[in-house]
Formats: sequence, C-alpha cells, structure tokens
Amino acid sequence: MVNRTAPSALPGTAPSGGAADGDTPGEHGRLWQLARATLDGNWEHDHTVPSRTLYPHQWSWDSAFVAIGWAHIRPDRAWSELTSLFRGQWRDGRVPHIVFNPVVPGGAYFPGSGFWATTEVEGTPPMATSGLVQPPVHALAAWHAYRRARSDEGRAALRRLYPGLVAQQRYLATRRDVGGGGLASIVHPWESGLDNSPAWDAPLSAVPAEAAVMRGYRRRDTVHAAPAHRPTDLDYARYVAIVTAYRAAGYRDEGLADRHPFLVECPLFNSAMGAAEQALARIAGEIGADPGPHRERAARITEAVLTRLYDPQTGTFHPRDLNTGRLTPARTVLGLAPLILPDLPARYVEAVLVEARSARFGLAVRMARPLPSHDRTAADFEPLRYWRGPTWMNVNWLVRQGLLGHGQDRLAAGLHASMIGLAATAGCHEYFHPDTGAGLGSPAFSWTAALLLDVLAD
Ligand code: 2M8
Repeated sequence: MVNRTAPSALPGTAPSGGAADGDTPGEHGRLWQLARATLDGNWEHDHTVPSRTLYPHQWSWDSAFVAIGWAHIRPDRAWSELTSLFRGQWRDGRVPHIVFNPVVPGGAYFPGSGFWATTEVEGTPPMATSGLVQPPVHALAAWHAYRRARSDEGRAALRRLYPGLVAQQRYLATRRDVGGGGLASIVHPWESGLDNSPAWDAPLSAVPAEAAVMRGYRRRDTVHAAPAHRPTDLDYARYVAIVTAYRAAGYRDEGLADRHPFLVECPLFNSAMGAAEQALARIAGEIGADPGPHRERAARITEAVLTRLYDPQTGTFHPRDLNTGRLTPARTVLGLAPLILPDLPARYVEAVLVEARSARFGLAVRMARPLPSHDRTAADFEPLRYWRGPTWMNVNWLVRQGLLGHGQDRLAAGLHASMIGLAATAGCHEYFHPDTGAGLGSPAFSWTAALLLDVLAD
C-alpha cells in the first residue's frame, strides 16, 4: 500500500493544488501528464534511457533522479531503475556511469561498449559497462523515492539496495581518495556529470589530445545535437585520451596520483558523497541497521569539503586539481553544491547564499529562470553550449533540496516556481537557455520529467 507524502495527488494522477504564481491547477495537470508520458516513452524493460536519441543506454546519476520521479507514479519502476543499475556494480564497489543495453546497435552511442572493453577486466559484471562513475546521488534518491512512496515493498527495496550503496561509498572513500584528504577524486570530466563545465578547462588543458585525434573515431552526439551546443572536437579528443589512459591501466586506481592526466576533487561530487552518508543513516534507521557510522562519515566529508574546497578569497567552493594542487578558478554552479550537506555550518551556508544571489547566478524569491550552470557574468559564459551556461533541472533540484534543508524556504519557493515555469514554457528538454528558457538538447529528457513530477508534487 502506497502512502504518499504529497497529498495533492494520488499515484498516477495529476496534482490539483500548490500552483506557483501564474500557474493554474489545470496547467499543473498538463505538465504532470507531459512528464509522465516522457518517462513512459523512455522506459526500457527495467530502466529508463535518458533520451531515446542521444543516450540510448542506462546512465548512473540519471537513473537516480529518474527513480525519484517514478516513485510518484510507478514505485515499482523506481526500485527496478535502481536495482538494474546496481546489477552493473563492479566487485570493487564502483557503480559504472553507463550500463550498456546489449540490444542497442554498437554505433548508436560513442564511446560504446567495445571502446570501454570492461568485460575483459577482472571484477566486472557480466554485462558491458563503462569504467567511470558519476556523482553518488543514489542513496539520496533511494531515500527520496521511499519518502514519496512509503510501503513495505519500498522498505524491502531499501534493504536490498543498502549493501550496494554502502559498497559504492566505500569505493569512493578509499580507492578514490587519491589526495589523501578524505575526499574522492574524479578521474574524468564525465564523472562530474557536468562534463563540459568551464571548471574543467584548466585541468583539461594539461591533457595531451594529439594521440586521440590521430587515432580517429566518430562522434555520435553531434549527429543528434547541434555541434555548437556540444563540447568541441578538442575537448572530445581529451575525453577520449583520458579514458584511454585509465583503460590501459585496467581501470585500476592504485597509483593514479603518479600517472593519471586528470585528477580533481569536485565540490558537487563530494557533497553528494556526504549527503549520501546522511541518506544512508536514514535508510539504516528504517531497515534496522546502525546509522552511527554513516553520520560519522558524513561529518568527516563535510569537514574535508570545507578545508579542501572552500576559497576564502572568492567566498565560494571550487574544484581542486590534484595535478597542480590548486583550486580551479572558474565560478560555476558546482560552487553552490555544498548546500546539499545538511551539516554545512551556518557561515558557509551564508557564503553560498551570497554567491547564489549575486548577479552570477541570480537566485531570488522571485526569479525569471532557474540557476544557470555557469557564472552569467563570466567572459566564457555560453548560453547554448551544454554545461557552460544553460539551465539544468537536476542541479536546480539539488540546490532546492539544500535550500529547504537549511531553512531557506522563500528562496526554495522562488526556485520551485521558476523550475515549473521553465517546463511550462519549454517542456521536458535536456537543458534550457538560461535567459529565454528555450528548450535545448534532447526534447524528451528523463531527469527533467522525473524531477518535474517531484516539484509538481510539492
Ligand atoms: C551527458 O554525458 C554523456 C557522457 O556521460 C555525454 O555527453 O555523452 C551529461 O549531461 C551527463 O551528466 C549525463 O548523465 C549524460 C546522460 O544524460 O549525458
């Protein structure tokens, strides 16, 4: 029996209340149906593809966000989504950023399963996967999904998922603590989820790309999306070069510090890791496990985020490039992510709010558009190119959770209204023009739809 926490809607029906300024209940109903149809259209027997055209396999953090949406209309699919992703978990605990669907033709996505060649690596699951990870938002998602659809089935699913979620955290906290300071390093921009962010320009510029360019490969993303909206060929060559280096080392993490061309501690990734321990503490409490160790780990991660990623000069958080030891200079939306840490001390909350409310990001009680992915005032702000300016629902959803967690209800309401307004104008696109709100990228994108359901239900 499903016991929803959002009383305005029954499972599978549109919510009838809680309209944001200028919206009507009827408009909410229309959006609810659109979001539902988008998720239905992208459902693939036990998981949801992010997009039928651009991303025809299962992506890791996409599945986490998508599970939150399914919890509102098909809780069974929410649990199936997370379960199928964790079937791809490696023996060392890493949850791969892509689990490949074997029936999708090899050429449909680059780099495909043949490029990753993970099935030849020891400790990998029987199905083909990538060898990278993505931000660990899965425990948070599992907790939210459960909160939205509390039931015996949900509790049983939490119990099944818990060991995999714990192993995922252990992998990140141990093998990926390359800097030795209590944070996980990402070894590729793709691991950040904000692949093309200006945050990676400095560390990427040190990656030699010539070999990858000469070897030759065919991009598939620019077949489905305008090249001007996607990463440049040079960036892609570097992406390929970094994977090639990691693959050549058998995706092993020992010795990364001495050989790997891209090693960065990212504020969003590590804040997700801290928030995951907090979520695991709640899950543990629900299934009769011990929440104590999760709370202790969460506190240590928060402390490490503060000491390693906060820059008192800029008053915000930045990624740390381990190959140079320096914080990267760009002020991107990644700097706001520590807000999702429930135990972020008040003075850092205040600093993040100053940054978020500045002209760079424009957070306000009444805001025209949700947050952009990059500083609007920066010379390299690009409103059309993905992750270099456009607005994304998932990052806004995370920041909104952070605002709610720190009692910033009025700002959270501003973000909420602007997120719904964006979907009302442009539908469930992958991302949006930060000024006009026009839809960009894939037109039927799963996490946009899923998180739209979640905000509509509030
Ligand atoms: C984008 O990343 C993939 C590589 O993983 C790509 O560009 O081909 C990013 O937006 C990422 O965050 C997302 O998970 C993925 C699928 O939606 O697409």
